[in-house]
Amino acid sequence: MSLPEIPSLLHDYQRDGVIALRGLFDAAQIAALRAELERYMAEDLASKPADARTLEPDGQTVRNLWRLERHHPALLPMLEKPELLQLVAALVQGEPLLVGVETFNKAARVGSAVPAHQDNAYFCQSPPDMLTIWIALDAVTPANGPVYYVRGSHLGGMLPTKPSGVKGNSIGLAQPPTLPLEDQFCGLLEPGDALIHHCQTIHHSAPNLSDFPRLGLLLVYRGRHTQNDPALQAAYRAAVSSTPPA
Ligand SMILES: O=C(O)CCC(=O)C(=O)O
Repeated sequence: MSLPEIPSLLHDYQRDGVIALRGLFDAAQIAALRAELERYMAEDLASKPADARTLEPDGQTVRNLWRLERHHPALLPMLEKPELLQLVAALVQGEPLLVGVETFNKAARVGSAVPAHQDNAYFCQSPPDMLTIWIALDAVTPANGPVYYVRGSHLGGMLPTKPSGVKGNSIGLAQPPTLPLEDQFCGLLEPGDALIHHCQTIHHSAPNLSDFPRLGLLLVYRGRHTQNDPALQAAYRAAVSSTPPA
């Protein structure tokens, strides 16, 4: 990505609520990030608090790493990209604050589904100037559980939610989207590519039934000007208490 591309990326993001950035990280950077995440899971994770991860229903496989900005701050310099921050500033319409670094591991054969949701049901921010950068550490194919997005759904505000019962994604939409899958934006990526989605864009992913893992590393940013929304927070607290950790 180069700076002159920002206006057209902003245009597409405002229209669709999701954009793709090809080749954001090169092969050496991706290999280094993967190695560090693997080391963290093997050596450090066991000594971290329970809010550092969610396991798959098998009780062993890591489904998500959470709060890496707090539990593994040494990862942050590996993710710094000044031109990316300039893009994020335009997309969140203000000074970007990094508020979350996490993973959706989607391990081969084990990785579970993510129910349709809007991230702001978790983030609870107003105005909704908040986004997620989803960086592919593996190739994302139709077979290993790509993320699907309903283009333009960020423009419809927050929709009614219900607790999903899924550990790691406790809040789902009360009504899943009716748009056929083939009409949704499917995030097929090469390692090092990334997607950026708005916190109101409806998205979901299927279980990974393939033999290939699908590790995504996520950076969550908000504009400094956003504030907590008490109504969204009340719904979030209710869902967390029924399926901790959220
Ligand atoms: O990686 C996935 O399958 C889901 C990701 C997700 O829900 C998110 O980026 O908010």
